[in-house]
Amino acid sequence: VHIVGAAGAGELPESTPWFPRKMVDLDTFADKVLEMGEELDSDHPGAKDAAYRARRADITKIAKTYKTGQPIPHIEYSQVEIETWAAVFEKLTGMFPSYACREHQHVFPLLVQNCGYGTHAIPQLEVVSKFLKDCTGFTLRPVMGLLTSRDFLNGLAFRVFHSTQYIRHHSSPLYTPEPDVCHELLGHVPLFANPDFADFSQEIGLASLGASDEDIERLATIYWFTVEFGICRQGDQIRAYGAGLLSSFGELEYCLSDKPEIRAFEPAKVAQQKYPITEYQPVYFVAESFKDAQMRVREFANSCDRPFSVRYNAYTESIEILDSK
Ligand code: TIH
Ligand code: FE2
Repeated sequence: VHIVGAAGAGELPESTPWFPRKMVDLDTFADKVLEMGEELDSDHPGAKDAAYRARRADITKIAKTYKTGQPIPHIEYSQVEIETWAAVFEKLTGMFPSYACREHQHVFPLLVQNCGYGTHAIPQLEVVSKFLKDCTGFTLRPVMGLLTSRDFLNGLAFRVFHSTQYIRHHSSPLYTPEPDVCHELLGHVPLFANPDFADFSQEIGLASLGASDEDIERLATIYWFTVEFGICRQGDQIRAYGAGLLSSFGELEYCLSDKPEIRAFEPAKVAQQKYPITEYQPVYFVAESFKDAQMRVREFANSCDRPFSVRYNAYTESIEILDSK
């Protein structure tokens, strides 16, 4: 294996889509969002609430100017926002013992002890990001809204997770079609503190660097059915590990009921599955473990048509290109 080197872009085939080579390259994603708080769809619960929209715009401004290495600015959440958080927190923490996977349950008390998780305050991303860095090397970056799948997945290659900082509208605590701080903090964060899950997530990210548009679509679908909506076998039970499930008390109950269809996690098949983004999922895929899922994703990535492979150098926070697979 020959290492092409982090700096030389010339060696890659010309058709290779651009991708970040160094952590600071992630700064270029900030203003490329697909959707932002200012233009909420007409069916969004906050669309007709001018105060809610103005608040979202204020919070997303932070993400627009955020640069690598800066602390994530503190947000002073309002009483209404804290009440929304409290409703979601109370409901979900009551369900986690019988619905969440054991990795989530292991980390949760540590977040209460170290990061200010509790009913009466919304934890700050900066505090949580530092905690994750200590656990697995993952860090958070504030984001204005939805990034393209390519940019979002590319971040995972650097163990960087793009996180919203605003909260869902107070009229919809049970389920919201878009990410918000409840979803990030209660759904994603506990899992990114787990080393096997962190490796699994980075594996998808590494596969996405310089991938074709078709492969990005497939990887984004795999991401959707794992990191967002994954369920896993634990002993003789099935539990949720996907953040979209762990942050929605409506869907958390539904996903482990007898209503949805459940299939085995086989990436090549998962990658073809169509899914809705504004309602509960009709199908879920069961992983046997994060390690097993990671190996399956690696195998899938090797079958994608990328003429080089990559690895992450954590010392230099950069991607190394390997010229043979
Ligand atoms: N539906 C989730 C919730 O209500 O918390 C949020 C999202 C999951 C996946 C994308 S947005
Ligand atoms: Fe998410």
